[in-house]
Amino acid sequence: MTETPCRDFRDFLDRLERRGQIKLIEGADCDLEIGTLTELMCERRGPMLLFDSINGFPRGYRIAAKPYSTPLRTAIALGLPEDESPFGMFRVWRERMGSFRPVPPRAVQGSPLMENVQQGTSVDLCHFPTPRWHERDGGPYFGTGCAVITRDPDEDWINVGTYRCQLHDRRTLGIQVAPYHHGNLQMRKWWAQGKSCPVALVVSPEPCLFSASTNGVPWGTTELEYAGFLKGEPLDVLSGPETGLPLPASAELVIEGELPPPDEEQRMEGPFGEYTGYYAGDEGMRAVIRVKACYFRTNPILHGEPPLKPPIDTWACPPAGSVPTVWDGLLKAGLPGIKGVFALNTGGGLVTTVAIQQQYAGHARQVGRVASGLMHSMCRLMIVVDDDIDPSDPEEILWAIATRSDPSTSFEMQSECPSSPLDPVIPPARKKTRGLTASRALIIACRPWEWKDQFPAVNRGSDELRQRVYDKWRAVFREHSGSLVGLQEA
Ligand SMILES: Cc1cc2nc3c(=O)[nH]c(=O)nc-3n(C[C@H](O)[C@H](O)[C@H](O)COP(=O)(O)O)c2cc1C
Ligand SMILES: [Mn+2]
Repeated sequence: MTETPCRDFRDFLDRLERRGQIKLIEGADCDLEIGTLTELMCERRGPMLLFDSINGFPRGYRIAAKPYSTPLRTAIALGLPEDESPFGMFRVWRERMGSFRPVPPRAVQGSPLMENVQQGTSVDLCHFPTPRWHERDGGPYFGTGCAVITRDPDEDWINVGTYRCQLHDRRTLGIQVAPYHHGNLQMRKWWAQGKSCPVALVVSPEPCLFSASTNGVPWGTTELEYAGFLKGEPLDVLSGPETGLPLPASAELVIEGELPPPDEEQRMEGPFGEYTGYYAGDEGMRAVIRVKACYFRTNPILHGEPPLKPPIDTWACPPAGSVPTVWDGLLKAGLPGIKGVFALNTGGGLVTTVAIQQQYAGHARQVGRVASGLMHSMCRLMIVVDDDIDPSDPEEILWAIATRSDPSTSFEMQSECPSSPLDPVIPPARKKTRGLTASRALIIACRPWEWKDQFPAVNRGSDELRQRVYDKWRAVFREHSGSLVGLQEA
């Protein structure tokens, strides 16, 4: 890591600004205009759009949309190498997480977060620009680049997870948390005791907290300690006046409130354009947050993180979801030759890849079957490639499939695999009966083991030749860093 970790969200944006990664847009409208501008610019892999002087809102109330959406911007946020492929960045990330030790948060008394306070009936969430991001969304979404904080009522630990929050009215938000996520499990524990669940919603969490809040952290472990580890120092937290929950002092805006039991209040939430590229999750009666207080920095910068149709990604790296679990699982199962696991930008783990160094007959297929078995959510294709293929490069993967597989034997169909309510191919009627399974293909795109030594040689210079020529002619490549597979930087 060359630079010190980002202090807060603003520090991250300052760094993007210095690298020419931000474009200011004034006068845009919250209703679909901000969302569509964001979509168009992300499709062009352009700079992050920072919206100011938003129609109907004071100058200074800003929205920073999709700040992490390119590998470079994620690298800047988390101090990851900037000239690696997404897989190379992910490998460094994994190595870092391998030395994880909890860094508990540190209590502080004041912070700029408390510069502005709204309490009780003075709370007015309509005071802030809240985009309707996509045409078919059920309404404006207040919480997208957010983190939701809850406490376990029995086990006394704090969870932080990113779950979308719809704006219902001045003092009410809707929330959608998947049934298996920790926030949902904790809420239901409070409700089972007939109580409302105290909650805090953080908008614009600093990069290390957003990372912890969107990545799988085991049940019982607080994401605040992961964030502290990633930052290299404890996260500063204030004690929430209404809930006693730890409120990240570096945030731009925090809401405190409660989630009443569903028999007391629920409202229609959704639909919302999702990361699979569809509105597959539909609308439904879902929990609400009754807001008791809202704290915000003067001229807040609100992180907007609308999901967009792939291949635009939220988090260029590290890939969230099942990938780290699958990688760990393959190693724990004692399988040799595992070089890496990745998920291509097709929406979650829909297309997951594993690179291996083949070591015996049947090895590739065995790895593929175990990897597929470890996927606990949507996955349509599980692809196994040799270790000369970058598992994060879709075109390399296609080349491997096109040249090293023989579909009649290399494609294996698997039926009734676990999927998700967001899976676009499950028909609505089956979703209603909780038939959340779908089939999957395992694709072995490796050189056939039994004759791999006679497999045609690859038409590319040897590592030794490339290195020698590169060293002699290094100046030619000064402005052309990039994937130089096999080359060592002297
Ligand atoms: C940008 C973004 C938005 C997300 N939105 C939701 C959401 O609306 N609901 C949900 O259940 N999970 C959502 N997730 C996934 C969870 O945040 C993620 O799985 C997290 O690890 C869950 O934390 P938990 O295990 O502590 O509940 C989102 C992830 C990202 C990256
Ligand atoms: Mn958790």
